[in-house]
Order: sequence, then structure tokens, then C-alpha cells
Amino acid sequence: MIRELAEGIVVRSFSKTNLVLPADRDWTGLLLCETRGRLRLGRNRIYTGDRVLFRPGDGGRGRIEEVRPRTTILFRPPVANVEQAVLVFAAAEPDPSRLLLDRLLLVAAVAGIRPVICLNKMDLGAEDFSLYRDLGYPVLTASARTGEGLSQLAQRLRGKVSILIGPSGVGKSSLLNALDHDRRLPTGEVSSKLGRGRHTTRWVEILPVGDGLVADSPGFTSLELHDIPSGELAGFFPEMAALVGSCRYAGCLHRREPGCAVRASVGETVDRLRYDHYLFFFAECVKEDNPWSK
Ligand SMILES: Nc1nc2c(ncn2[C@@H]2O[C@H](COP(=O)(O)OP(=O)(O)OP(=O)(O)O)[C@@H](O)[C@H]2O)c(=O)[nH]1
Ligand SMILES: [Mg+2]
Ligand SMILES: [Zn+2]
Repeated sequence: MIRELAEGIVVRSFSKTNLVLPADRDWTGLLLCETRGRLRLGRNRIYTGDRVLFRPGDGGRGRIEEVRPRTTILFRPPVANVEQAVLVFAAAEPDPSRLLLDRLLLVAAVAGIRPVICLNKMDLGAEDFSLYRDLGYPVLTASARTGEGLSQLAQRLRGKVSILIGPSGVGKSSLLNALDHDRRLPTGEVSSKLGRGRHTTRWVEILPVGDGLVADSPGFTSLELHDIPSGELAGFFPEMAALVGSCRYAGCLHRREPGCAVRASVGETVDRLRYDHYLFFFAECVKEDNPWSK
């Protein structure tokens, strides 16, 4: 008997098989689905978060026949169809990196994914991220240990498909455990010698949080920028995007050009460190524009 195609969402992707949650979101009915050969390679491969059509077989198994068009895609961490990225940093242990935060905000903006900044471990320190709030980004403060801010985080996750992204050891898995007392995702001590996490989470995995879906992801410290034309970079910095129309030259790249409104605003409406990061990312994108100059 050939059964009818059913819809589902890939909650974890291995190299050849995928765990698929049926569209009715019955977590007791997860299926282990094989994929057809052409769905295994390159950008064609299946991502966690993919919405698929699968044919159920016997014994909790099935076969993916088709991948629905994606609304968003991130290549690192690899995930499809998330609408929101919670960028998790720790107030301390490890100290937050503004460079990585600005990089993640850029990557999210380019991918069309709404960023939310979540500063965890508020029990260990205080960090002032009001600059980002002033720029229009939602900023949450939380502590997986004391429970501070968890209800606001849960509210942000409600009814959406989100991913937690951030360095190793900031408490992404701990936050997910704290949101659901029955959950026991592995967590790892931050190395006191190196001040870094231990890369405890090894894969992207989607979990239920209330009526929302949230992906946990492995921490990372570096992230390359891809497919961003250098000339479009400023458009992804909201405070610069508001100024580019006021630059003297239409093609202004906001470096040393005369009459640059962005440069003139550095130290005022454009934060100096954000501007430095713009220049840093610009150089990276130029390398991508001209692959031979690498
Ligand atoms: N004091 C304090 N410690 C926390 C908090 N949240 C997490 N931790 C601790 O920080 C360490 C790292 O937490 P994880 O949840 O494993 O961090 P992660 O972001 O998932 O790390 P990776 O999976 O390696 O990317 C663990 O020892 C946690 O107990 C917090 O709010 N306060
Ligand atoms: Mg983790
Ligand atoms: Zn300019």
C-alpha cells in the first residue's frame, strides 16, 4: 500500500536521514526520513527547519519527496525558515564581543531574519546594551540561573520559529532548559583558564517552546560574511542607512569620501565602534567582491 504524502518540518538533519515532525506537531509521532539522492548535495541538501513533503512508511520511518521553497536560509549555523534569531551573549563568562554582535546583526539583516538581542548571565555582571535598544533592536536581559527575564524571552518566542545563536558557553542550551523544566539539554562549564565555552551543543535541533519552535545551535566565535556586495553594506546598519541619502556623492562608501554624512556623524548618531566594525566588514566584503584579490 502506498500512503499519501504528508507535510512536516525537519527538526534535525543528519547526513542521510532527517527527523521530521508531522504538521500536526505531535512530538510523539516523529519520523526518521530518508531523502532522495538529489536532495543530499550542496545547497540542495536538506536543512533543519525545511518544510517537506514525505511519504510515511512502516515503523516510524518515511521518505522525503519534496522540499518546500524556503522563506529564509542561514548557512552558519545551517537552518531554514526561521523568522527570528535570538542573538545570545553573556554579561560575563564569556565577556560579550561587540564585533561578533554587530556581525550577527548584519548576517541576520542580510538573511531577512528579525534579530533579538538576549543578554544572559545577568547574575554575573551588568552590560549596557542601551545603544542597541536606541537603534531599534529588541534587547532582553536574562539569567538562566535566577530566572530573570525568562518570561519576556518566552513571550518573544511565542508562535514563531526562532533560533538561538551565539558564542559557546553563553547559555543558549541553559536558557532552553530553564524555559521547560522537563528539558535536559547538555550544558558545559565555561573553561576558567580560557574563558571560553566547550562547544557542548554539536548540531542544530528544533524544540518546542510553548506554541513556538526554537532551534538550539552550536556556539561559534568566528563567522565569515558571504554574498554581501560592499556597496550595500551601510544599508544594513540602520543608523547609517538613515544618512546615506545625505552624502554628497550617490556612490559614497562612507570611508574617506568628501561630504560623507555618515563619517560626519561618527561619535554622534553613529557609534564609533559600530563605524569601525563597518570598515572592518567592508574590507571583508571587498575581498568577496574580487575573489582574485584574496
Ligand atoms: N551564572 C550563570 N551561569 C549560566 C547561566 N546560563 C548558563 N550558565 C552556565 O554557563 C555554562 C554554559 O552554558 P551552556 O548552556 O552549555 O552554553 P551554550 O551557549 O549552550 O554553549 P554551547 O552549546 O557550547 O554553544 C554552563 O556551565 C551553565 O550552567 C546564567 O544565567 N548564569
Ligand atoms: Mg549549547
Ligand atoms: Zn557617505
